[in-house]
Parts: sequence; structure tokens; C-alpha cells
Amino acid sequence: QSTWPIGDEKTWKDALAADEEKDTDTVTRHVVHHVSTTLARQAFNLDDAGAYRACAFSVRDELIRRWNATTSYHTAKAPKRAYYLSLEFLMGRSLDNAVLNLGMKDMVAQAMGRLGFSFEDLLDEERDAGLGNGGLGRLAACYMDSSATLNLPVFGYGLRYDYGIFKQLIDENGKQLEAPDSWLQEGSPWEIERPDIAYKVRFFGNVEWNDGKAYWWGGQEVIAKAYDVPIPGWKTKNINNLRLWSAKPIGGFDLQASYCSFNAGDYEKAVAASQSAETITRVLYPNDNTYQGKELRLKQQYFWCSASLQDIIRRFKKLDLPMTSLPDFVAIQLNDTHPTIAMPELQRVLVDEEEMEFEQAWEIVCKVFSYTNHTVLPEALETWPVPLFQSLLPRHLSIIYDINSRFLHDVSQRFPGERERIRRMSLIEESEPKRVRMALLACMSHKVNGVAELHSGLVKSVLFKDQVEFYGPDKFMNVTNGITPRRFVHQANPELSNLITQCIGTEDWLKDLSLLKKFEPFAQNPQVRKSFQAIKERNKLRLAEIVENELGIVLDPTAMFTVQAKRIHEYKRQSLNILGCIHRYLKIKQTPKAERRNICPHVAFFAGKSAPGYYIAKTMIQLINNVARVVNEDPEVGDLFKIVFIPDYSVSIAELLMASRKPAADVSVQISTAGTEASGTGNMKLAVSGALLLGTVDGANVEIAEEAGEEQCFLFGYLAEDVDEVRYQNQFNPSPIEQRSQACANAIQAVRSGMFGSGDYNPFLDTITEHGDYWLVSNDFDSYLEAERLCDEMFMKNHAEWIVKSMLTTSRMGKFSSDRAVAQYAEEIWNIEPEPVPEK
Ligand code: 4GP
Repeated sequence: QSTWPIGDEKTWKDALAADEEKDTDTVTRHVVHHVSTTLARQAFNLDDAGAYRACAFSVRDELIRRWNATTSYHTAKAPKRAYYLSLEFLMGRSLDNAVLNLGMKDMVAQAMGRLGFSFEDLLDEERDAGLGNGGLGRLAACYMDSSATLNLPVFGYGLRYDYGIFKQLIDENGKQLEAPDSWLQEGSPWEIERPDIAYKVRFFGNVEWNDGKAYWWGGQEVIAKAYDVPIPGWKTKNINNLRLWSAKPIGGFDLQASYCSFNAGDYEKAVAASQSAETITRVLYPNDNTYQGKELRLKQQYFWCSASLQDIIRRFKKLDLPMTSLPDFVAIQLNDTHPTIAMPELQRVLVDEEEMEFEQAWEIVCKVFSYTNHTVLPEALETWPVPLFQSLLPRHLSIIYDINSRFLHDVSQRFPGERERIRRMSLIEESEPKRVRMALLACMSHKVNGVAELHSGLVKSVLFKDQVEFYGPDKFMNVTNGITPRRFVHQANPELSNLITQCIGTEDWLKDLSLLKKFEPFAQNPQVRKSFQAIKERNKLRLAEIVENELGIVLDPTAMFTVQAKRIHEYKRQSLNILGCIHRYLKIKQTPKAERRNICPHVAFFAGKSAPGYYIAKTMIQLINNVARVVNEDPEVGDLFKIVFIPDYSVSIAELLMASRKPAADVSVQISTAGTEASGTGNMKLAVSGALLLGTVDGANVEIAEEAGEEQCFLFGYLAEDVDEVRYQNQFNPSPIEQRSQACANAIQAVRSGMFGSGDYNPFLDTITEHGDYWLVSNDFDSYLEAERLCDEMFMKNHAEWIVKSMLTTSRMGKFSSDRAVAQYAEEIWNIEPEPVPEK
């Protein structure tokens, strides 16, 4: 007992045990306690917002208790851990997810009911944590959920932006406006401030050499302060940690210099400097699939990587082992190239601070890191101008030069005389100014993966062809993305979740999604088919009600609902969808009244944000909204066709459209130009709730079709291997657009005629008609219309078969769990094992 750290052991243990008992009574008491203490409010002035917060705080207490247990267990056991470095974590809301994972939902809902609140209403009080742009950020959030569920010792590191992804508003002309997302305005109950965990990070300054040793000094120093977000797993005691860094000036204000002569001028300067430190984590860059070459972005990257590495090394040093053992205890995953600066940073620490030999240090660095590529679009590949690097991170630039000269020496030994190859492979691009190629640096890590089979193939054969030839193929692999079935089925679509559980007799499929295949035989059971269909119909009805209430558009809930919800981007081709809508509209108007009953009623849902500076994407949003207005108001069209643009797409709205609480899509629209969408994960969310795929042979669509069976899907369009040739034709020997697709030409002509208002759509339309149609909209148009026609025909004429296909799709999506993906990372890349906190 002498080891008990402080006070009386029995007193401690009794108190801790009492804290563990949870039933509706204790939860009710905890909530009331938070109402009267944390919130300093009382029953008579408590509204939904307050009740949500008190409820969230009481759930957080439980998270923290288990999180403490996990942390101390892992600290004592010291297993190898994986660290997931991501500039984006698109967490969405936490309350529902937390109570479901903790197994406390009924208890908490009852407690809130007794106190006079509807738990379902309270859920809508929560603001989304929108610290990400799209697929890459949501993937990171799903991987955190799966790591905790699998009891894997995985730690996330990111930035705590004061402002997340902007709020999208649509003005009266149909244009996107951006408003700041001040998600922290009322504070977030899901984070724990950690003033005890803070590190200094340096920028700018000078490098001096002494006895062959580098000293980096001067410049600007800022503090990285930690905020921890506990991540619960499904039905496990383990709670993992997501640590987000916030930038603070040293000492509150940067006052060191002005302590002695404190006058108004110095004070103002100090305040200005403090603002400059805090600017670093002020806002998330709102770009998806594009690179932002701003100095502040590089500052964000280094700030986050430096703080995270200091934290990782501090933890490792507690083990009192030589630095050479680092790869046995630490695996660091680079989520895209954004954290690549962590590689030269670790090298700097090992060489300059730990005094290790350069070569030996670099070997360790390469073993510790691995890199996931998320896009082959050239505009997304990060290259930083050398002068910027030189001024912001002078020591890192010299390290990169050193690494590069050793590397190019090896390349020239392997491929003597191949100057062109050496030029291509150099970490420094010989442009004006020169630039550092971050992706090639990231490729020096020990594993590089793409995110779907097709994409990983392109990574090897196109993007990193030279690197594959140099390093050999073993380093390059595929890990197909996944989504968490807890959030995107169980939480999002509770009725479907219950039906599956009832049919297969266990809830275990939520932890092992491959068990969904046991649901497949029920597609032949008329009773279950009926229930499945009824769930979909109720979900569609609820969505229709929301659309009517919020947007004033009246929908026919029996119409086919198609959903394209994702960032607005030329490569994702909302263009094809909206021009297809125009084609449909023109066709309805040309069809004699008596024949219109043969037309399948349709509702086309669009949702998504455009980067604020992406002119063509913003034009597409405007066109969608204005076509919607004309179509929706045309009495001739009536219930045959409606177009809905849902503003401010977020994780919560994804849950609404796809899976969460009201998954309502019949058709999942995934129509990127083949070879451009690395994976897609919205396609998985929709498919698992039974939406049929209308898509190109691209990204994870390929694997979805493989798993579901092609008969369940409506695939169309040129294949990735043919795209280059068609593009070349379009560019250098174009046929008139009417020849590529008369229907496309007509739709474009309708827009140019002013049918959808006088917005300036020409710059967008010209990309198709005048500038070589890089994304093959016209080339794929007719085959898209044909796929839609088949889709309509089946929905309308053979709905029973449609339901079977929908059920088969759901049952065959077992592969797309993020649990499978994370288990694969753990085994094949990180080499870590599950570490469940033992039952007492
Ligand atoms: C996205 C890809 O565009 C998407 O296909 C993929 O599913 C997702 O990453 C997760 O892997 N890439 C980005 C980006 O968001 O900024 O490169």
C-alpha cells in the first residue's frame, strides 16, 4: 500500500467507485448539478441550449473518467503507438455519438425527459465541429472512431481553429456567400483545455554553424497549447485522444522586450504581436483538393508538426531508451502531404538536439513515417517556394538540401546519365523561384498508400512512377477508405440499424461490418422487404417535410430522390448533373401532357460548398440554384421534377441526406471524370443505406460495384485509361460540341438563351464548349443520360426489383467499414496491436 500516491487509498477508491455507478437517477442528478454549477442557471430559466450543454457536460464527465483509465493504462504499458497527423478533423456533432458509444443513450434520454426536455431536440442544439473541408477531414474523424473501437493506441494531432469551415449562405441571386463559423463562441463541451501541456515553436531566425553543429536561433517564438478531445469507441472502455493545438503568444502578450520600458507604444506593439501569434490557428483554409501557397498555411503546418513531435518525443523519453528505439514505439501517419515538414523536423531534433549522425537519424525518420496520398490532381500537390522556406524555416531548408544531395547521388548511381530522371526526382523543382516538392519528400517514408484500388494504381503508374522504379514496388500499397457504421448507419439511420439487428439476431455487425452479408438472404423475404421499403419511405417523407419547412419547396415523397452531396468541384462534375437536369426539364416540357405519366418523378438534391476563390465552382452553384428556381416554379412540371440545393452542407446534413436520422436517397450520384476522384466516401455512406450507385468507373465506385455486383449499379462514361486520349482530342482536334453530344449542346444553349436568368454562366459553359472540355462533360453526357434512363425505368416499372437491389447493396457493403481500413493500417503499416483496458 506504500505505493498509493497520496492520502487514504480507501477514501479515493470508494469515491471513484461511487462515481462509476450510472443509472437514470445518477445521470439526472449529474445534469442538474451542471445546470446549477457549471452553467450557473436554474430550472426556471433553462432553455434547450442550456439543457444541451448541461447534458453534454455530464456525458463528458463519463468520457473523461474512461479516458483517464485508458491513458494511465497505456502509459504504464507503453505499447507502440500510432500518431495520426491531420490538418483536418471533420468531427460533426458529438453528443449522440458519445451516448451511443458509451451505451448510455436510453438512460440519458430518460433523464432529460424527466427534466422536461426532448433528447432528440437537444441534439439539434449542438454545433458541428467543422474543422475540415470534406473527404480528407471526415476520413480522419472516422479513423479516430475506429481506432478507439478497435482498442488501438492511436493518438490524433491537429489544429484547434477558432473558425472552422465557413458557413454557406445562398443569396437571392443563387450565389454562395461565406460567413465565419464561430463554433467556439459558446465554448465546446467536448474539449478539455490543457494549460499544463504547451510547447514553444520557432519561426524565422538564423542558423549558425559551430564545429559542424547547427544552431537555429532568434526569429519569432509562439506557444502551442493543447486541447484534448476524448474519442469514445463503440462498446469499449477505451477512449482515445485527439489533441488539437492552439497558438498563443509567449507570456500572454509578447511583452518580454517591453517589461522595462512599458509605455503606450510598446504596449500596442505587444498586443499586435500577440495577435500575430494567435493568427496561426485562427482559421481553417477552405480548400479541398487544391493547394494553398500562403505563408500562413506553411506556418500552420510547421506549428502543428513541431508541437506534435515535441509531445511525442516527451512521451517516448519517459521510457528512458536510446533514440534509436524510436521506430519501435512510434509510428506517424501523414494524412496527405500537409504534415510532411514533420520529417525534416524530426531529423533536426535528432541531429541538432540529440546529436545523432545525419545518415542514422534519417534512417530512423524514414522508419517512423508513412504517407497517405488523397488525390492525383496536380493542382493539389504541395510545392513551397524556396525563398519562403528559407525565411520561415531556414534550418529545415538546409536539411532538405542535404537529404536531396544524398538522394540524388543514389539515384544517379542507379540510373547513370539519366539527367532528365534526376531532374524529375529531385526534391527541389528547378523553377523560378525554385520550389520544394513535399510529395516527393513524403515518399521517402517507409510506406506510401493510395485510398482505393484504382487510385493506388494511378499513384504507382503515374504520380510516383519514378519513385516506384527507384524504391521498388513494396513501399507502395493500397488501403481502401472506409466509414464508421456507428455514425453513418446506427446513429444516422436507427430504423434500418434495428431492422438489420433484428434480422441477423445480433448487433455485432456494428463492430464487424462483414456480418452485413447475413442480411442478404432477407432480400428474398417479402415481410422484411416491406419493412425495408417502409423505412426508406418514412425517411424520405421526413426529409420532404424538412425541405418544405426550411426551403419552402413541396416534394412528392414517392418520387425518386437522387443525391449529389460533396464539395463543388469541376472534377466532381456537378456540371454533368445540372446540365442533365436541364435536359430533363426540356424533355418534360416537350412531352405531350397525356404521355407525361410515363415519366419517372424525380427530385435532384445537391449540396456542397465551393472554395471561396473558386470562380467556376461558384458559378455552378449559382446555376444550380437558378435552374432549381425555374423548374420548381413551373406549373407545367408539377411533381414530375424538383431540384433542391441544400445550403451549408456539413456532417450533420450528410447524416440527414445519407444515413443519419433520415437517410433518404434512392440514388447516389458519383459522377467524377474517371481517374480523378481518389476514393470518395459519400458513395459508401449512401450505399450502406441502400442507395443505388449512378456513377462513373472511378475511385471506390469500382470496388462498390465489385462488391454489390454491377447489376445493382448504373455505371457509365469513359474509363480512366481512355481519358487522356479523349482529352487530347478535345484539346487539339475537337469535334463540334453538337457531335460530342447534341443533348449537352441543347442544355448549354438553353442556359445561354437566358432561360435561367441573366447570371454570367459563360466562363463555366465555355470550359465545355471552348476550352477543350478538360473534364469530359460533353463526352460522357449521352452515356450519363442513358444510365439515368435505365435507372428511371427500373424505379418506376419494377420497384420490387429496385428494393431487392437496394437491400443487396446494403448487405454487400461490409468491406467499406473504417474498422477494416484502420485494422489494415495497424497491421501493415504501423505495426501496432490492440490494447484494451482490462476489466477490473
Ligand atoms: C479526398 C479525395 O478527393 C476523396 O476522393 C477521398 O475519398 C478523400 O480525400 C479521403 O481519402 N481528397 C481531399 C484533398 O480531400 O484535399 O486532397
